[in-house]
Amino acid sequence: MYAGMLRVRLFEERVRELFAAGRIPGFLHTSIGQEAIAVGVATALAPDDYVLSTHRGHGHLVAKGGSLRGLMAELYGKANGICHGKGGTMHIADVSVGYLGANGVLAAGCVLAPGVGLSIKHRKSGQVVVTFFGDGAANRGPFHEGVNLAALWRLPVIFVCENNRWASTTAHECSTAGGSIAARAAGYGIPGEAIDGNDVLAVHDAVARAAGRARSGEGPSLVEARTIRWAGHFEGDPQAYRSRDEVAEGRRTDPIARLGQHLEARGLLDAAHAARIREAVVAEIEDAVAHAEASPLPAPQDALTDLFAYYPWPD
Ligand SMILES: Cc1ncc(C[n+]2csc(CCOP(=O)(O)OP(=O)(O)O)c2C)c(N)n1
Repeated sequence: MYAGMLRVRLFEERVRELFAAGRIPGFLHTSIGQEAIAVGVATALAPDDYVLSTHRGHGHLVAKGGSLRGLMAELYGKANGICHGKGGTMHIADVSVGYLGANGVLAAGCVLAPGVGLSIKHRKSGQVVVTFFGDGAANRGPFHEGVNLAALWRLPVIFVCENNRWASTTAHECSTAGGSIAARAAGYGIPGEAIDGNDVLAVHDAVARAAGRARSGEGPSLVEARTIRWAGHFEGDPQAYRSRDEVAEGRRTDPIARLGQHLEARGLLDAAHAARIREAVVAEIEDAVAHAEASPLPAPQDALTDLFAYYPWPD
């Protein structure tokens, strides 16, 4: 978990630098500060379980086992990227690790997840699907539609809300009636739990409980993980809507430092070991950067491949 969170953090810090240097095109949202949620969830799942992600989804993919090389090349828009450079940061997908896709449409995963859950139920495969979404997305209709259907049909879905206090520039308390997203679960007759999203062990435990419930046919759960995003909503966001104190609070409650202290107190980690972990993570990231830099751009004649899927319709 410690190495996993550090991989997400250092990967995204490097991506910010590369974006600022003009190496990565497009529009970028990072999840720095929120790593405990991605890693706590992924470590509570089996490799063949599914996740549906958001516009802030690099960490979800890295934690689920996505390749740093494939992701970095994708962010560069290169042909060797996971989606051959056509997805970029907000439309990544890697089905080989159960990552069914990032999504730029807020709460879209909440209505896709019951579909995945229904497929799991019909196939009796024993898998579960997690859908991540933000506190802002929880105020959109698809959240309610998705939770309702999953609850009604007892589908193996885990709704994980990453409540980072902001929906772009709008504060949680200015947009969310009732104050608690977890409490909304009661309206649909399913368990809803608000947890400290900067405590990776708490996230893991909550999702492990929800997964156990889902696998035994008891249906969906809602987990609201409260956290703080350290960077802007997007790269370049001047953040005039919040005080610096909040970022300082985020750094004080840093999920990585917190787990590090927990491990040190139990004699499971020391400074030399932590340095070795960091060194290995940095080497992996630099390898991914070199790979992305050396990869070719997609060929113009491939522009229209993979854009449409044709299904044989019955006559
Ligand atoms: C349906 C829809 N409406 C509006 C937007 C524009 N938009 C992109 S991110 C965002 C805020 C999202 O807030 P939240 O769901 O809390 O996620 P966070 O960005 O905090 O991770 C908005 C309004 C969008 N992408 N999709």
